[in-house]
Amino acid sequence: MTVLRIILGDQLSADISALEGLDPGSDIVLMMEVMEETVYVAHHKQKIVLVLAAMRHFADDLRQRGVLVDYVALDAPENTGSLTTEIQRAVARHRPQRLVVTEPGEWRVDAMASNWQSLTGLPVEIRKDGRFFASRARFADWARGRQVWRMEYFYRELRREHAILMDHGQPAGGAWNFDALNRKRLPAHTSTPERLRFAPDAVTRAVMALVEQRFSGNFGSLDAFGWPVTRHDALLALNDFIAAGLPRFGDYQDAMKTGAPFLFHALLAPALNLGLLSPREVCDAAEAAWRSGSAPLNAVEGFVRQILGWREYVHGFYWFVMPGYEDCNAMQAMRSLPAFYWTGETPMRCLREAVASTVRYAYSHHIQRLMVTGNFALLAGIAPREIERWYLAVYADAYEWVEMPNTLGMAVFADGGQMASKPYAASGAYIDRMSDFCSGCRYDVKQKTGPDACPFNYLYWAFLIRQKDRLAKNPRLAMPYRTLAGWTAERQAATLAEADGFLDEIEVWR
Ligand code: FAD
Ligand code: DLZ
Ligand code: SF4
Repeated sequence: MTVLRIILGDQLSADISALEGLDPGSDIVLMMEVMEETVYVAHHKQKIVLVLAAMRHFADDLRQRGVLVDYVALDAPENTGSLTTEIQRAVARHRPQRLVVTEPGEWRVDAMASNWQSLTGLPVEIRKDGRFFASRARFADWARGRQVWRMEYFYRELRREHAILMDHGQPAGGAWNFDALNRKRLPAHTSTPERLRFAPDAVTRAVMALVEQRFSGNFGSLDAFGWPVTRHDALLALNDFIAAGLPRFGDYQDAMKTGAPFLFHALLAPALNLGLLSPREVCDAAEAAWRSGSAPLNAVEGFVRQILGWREYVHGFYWFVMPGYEDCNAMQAMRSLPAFYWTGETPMRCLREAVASTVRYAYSHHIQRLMVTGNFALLAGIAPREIERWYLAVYADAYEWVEMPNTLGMAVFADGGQMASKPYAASGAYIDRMSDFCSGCRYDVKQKTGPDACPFNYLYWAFLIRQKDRLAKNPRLAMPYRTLAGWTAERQAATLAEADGFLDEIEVWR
């Protein structure tokens, strides 16, 4: 009896549920490179290389373990270009008795998978994805009992349940949260570690050539491609982070520096999201570093909070609010995405830096995503779906389940507060405090109005004025709204006019 076991591009884990019970003598693992998955957004070239190269290496690893793998390459002449039609073709080739797949990570593909049984006429077993600390059902149970959902409370439950950073039932160090220690500005001459990058091998280079040929017009450059594409290299990347990044991860988690996009960040999201690393082993490695004295608790808790906290929370949240969430637009934001998000051609230095590292590495760190490109989109009123598609396209770690809540919920507050308690709106002062960008910028961060004023300054106030009916009652925005109450109607009108004038000009930056 042949079982056809389907492995999708972000399911590259040896212990994935679809492979449980595999009989190497008769079962076949099907992996498919298909145009449909490479074009549903116009991915950064590095993202396509990363996924296809990791898939090819994973298939090789399976074969070395004696597993029969049917691998459909993107340029195979008979490739029909979609997961569904390739599965139908594979069924005709192998005549299996049934199909097994792990639940797909995105709603779009999950919807496709629900048709595979009727389209093939065979039983299709869709197994749970065990690669998260919390299943989709675990989050749903937690969320159903509450009117307000906040990551902090879910995180604390998971810390207890999985005994991570716990001592005798209490949080290690006596507190759940050390965030107050984690907002330092990077002192001017602090050196940042050289990070381990991985030179592409022959398999990856072949994919790079294919991508340069087929996706030459896509965003981004392949020159600096250095992501791990195998389990072996992903483990080396984890060790590198634990030694070189983690000790100062907490202190400078929110810092930004010109020409230093990686700082002390993990650079592990691409490998985690493909399944090359498990969140459990990553958290365990961080905790072990603290217990052995090689990293301080504020760094380790801050890091664990990102994985066990944010990553699990957005995963459960996505599956709880989909479908429908993708259309939210609570701020009624309608403006088109400015061209500089793709070209980087803007005199605003903070934005230029963020786009530059995005082009070069398919990466920018969380604070650049949230407080620079995200903050600008929020203040400028960019249509949520446009900015959401941008984030999905441009980062090596981008999959809808993690990207969409971060963009719509956290960055542009399009869900009106389902995910975050207030919009992460900030003026230029925040960027100046956390970075060295402003000193070299054409704009003056200290000026509030006028042609040389930092645009974030008047955009921030114009946003609050415009959104007063929706936001003024939010207790976390009481302070700025008290300040605004002291402004005359003329001053408010002038601020709105200055912001509108600036936003209308943006398209000339080409
Ligand atoms: P670090 O900063 O070192 O953090 C460690 C790990 O924690 C990450 O590898 C990641 O797995 C996890 N993590 C941290 N923050 C978050 C978060 N907010 N949500 C979920 N996991 C988190 N992350 C993605 O993995 N894919 C995305 O498509 C994505 N899109 C984002 C879009 C926006 C608008 C924002 C504000 C954030 C987004 N994030 C996304 C979250 C976060 O920015 C990235 O996980 C992080 O920058 C990846 O780099 P790193 O591995 O160096 O992470
Ligand atoms: C992102 C991606 C790309 C670019 N290409 C493929 C592919 O050719 N074949 C495949 O199985 N998966 C690919 N992926 C990842 C899928 O889009 C991923 O499985 C879905 O996003 C579901 O999470
Ligand atoms: Fe960005 Fe304003 Fe600073 Fe320029 S002055 S880098 S636009 S925050």
